[in-house]
Amino acid sequence: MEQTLAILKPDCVRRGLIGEVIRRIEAAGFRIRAMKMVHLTKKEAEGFYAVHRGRPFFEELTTFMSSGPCVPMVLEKENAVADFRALIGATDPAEAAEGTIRREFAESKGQNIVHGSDSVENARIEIHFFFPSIELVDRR
Ligand code: RTP
Ligand code: MG
Repeated sequence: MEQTLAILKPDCVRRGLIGEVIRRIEAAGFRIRAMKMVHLTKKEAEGFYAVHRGRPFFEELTTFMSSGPCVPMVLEKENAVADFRALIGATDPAEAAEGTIRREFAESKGQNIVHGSDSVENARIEIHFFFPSIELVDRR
């Protein structure tokens, strides 16, 4: 079964939307296989988003992602990576489809509530960034 890494970003936590977003994730058929709350340092946020180093939004992005606690989780479902990207919608909530999580809750492109891995290979890397194997359910 395919897995993806989701993060409920600091704006989601700050605005009290953890429960509502998780409800939608579960209602869409994803099973949560690992979950925790962490407050990333700036350096850790830079490490997680290293592919974006050098982009104009890198500083804003990593400052935001280290501005408060976030909730990384491992989600499992058939076609989890693509289906989760569809559930959250486009990066910019103004361009996200009706009914998607970002369209419903995100206030801007920079503060867009949730992260989802963009490929199966990146999902594997991102899952191991946050979760040592002992924290993954059903790893046997
Ligand atoms: P994510 O990685 O967080 O799931 O978002 P994404 O794939 O939809 O977008 P990506 O291109 O990977 O960009 C990562 C995050 O950087 C912020 N961003 N801001 N101001 C801007 O033009 C801009 N562009 C990207 C967003 O918060 C985006 O989620
Ligand atoms: Mg991305």
